[in-house]
Amino acid sequence: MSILNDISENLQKGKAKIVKQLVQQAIDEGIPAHRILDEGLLSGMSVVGEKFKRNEVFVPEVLVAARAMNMGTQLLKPLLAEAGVKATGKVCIGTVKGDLHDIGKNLVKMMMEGKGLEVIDLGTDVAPETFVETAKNEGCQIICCSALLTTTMGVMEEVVQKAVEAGIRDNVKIMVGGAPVTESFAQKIGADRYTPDAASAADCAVELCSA
Ligand code: B1M
Repeated sequence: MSILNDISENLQKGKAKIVKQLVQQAIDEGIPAHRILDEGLLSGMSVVGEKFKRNEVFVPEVLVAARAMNMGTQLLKPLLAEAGVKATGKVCIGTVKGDLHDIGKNLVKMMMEGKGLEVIDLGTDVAPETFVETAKNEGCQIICCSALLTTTMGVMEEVVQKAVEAGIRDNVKIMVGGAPVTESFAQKIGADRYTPDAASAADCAVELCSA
């Protein structure tokens, strides 16, 4: 569909205003929000990621693409929420210490809020102690950790250990995700769940909160 290609191409060029207009146009044309996200915005960001890897684009270009992505996802936010499905539960989410990537984390947050969960967003570069103290003080059922760098994935294991040390491990579930994270890694570090994308993370959180 050409409008989805246009969204992808303009995102790659970092044209945030045009991306916003095109996303609105796609919504008005009745294209489902998940297709606009997957085939427009995420597809464009994936091309940027490949070019970044090959040193064909650099941090400034990636940042403007990220800004365009955020402007587009803000418009999709209310549409990605499932009408009528309202779960209850409280979670805290953040990108782990040393890691500044927040687009995926923000999508996970958006999807969880769409399911009715209360989400405390700790932002990026979050220390293991902060996840654990927040869960303890705020009574969160789940700690959600996102990591995009192979060098920061290990912080997730520290979150699990700190939760044990704080005596809350039996009362709080720990979910992990992000591009380099896998099911076997999650098992190895003692996390409760790995999910590969924002939608499955939200479903999983609802399931854990209802258990
Ligand atoms: Co960075 N970066 N980056 N970057 N960046 C990657 C991750 C990289 C793969 C690029 C590459 O080389 N191809 C590479 C990591 C390599 C590695 O570790 N193996 C990389 C690098 C190296 C770096 C720097 C070190 C570059 C440098 O400075 N030399 C630096 C690190 C800074 C730091 O964090 N300390 C850096 C910086 C940046 C920017 C600031 C420029 C920018 C971030 C802007 C921002 O986030 N606000 C950026 C970006 C945008 C990327 C790429 C291009 C795109 C990431 C993204 O947002 N994808 C990325 C390449 C790529 O991934 N193809 C890359 C879209 C997003 C929706 O996907 O976050 O994976 P993702 O989220 C998915 C799932 O993973 C999942 O749900 C989402 C989809 O539904 N998910 C979860 C995420 N969290 C979850 C949690 C869950 C469950 C699911 O449960 C709790």
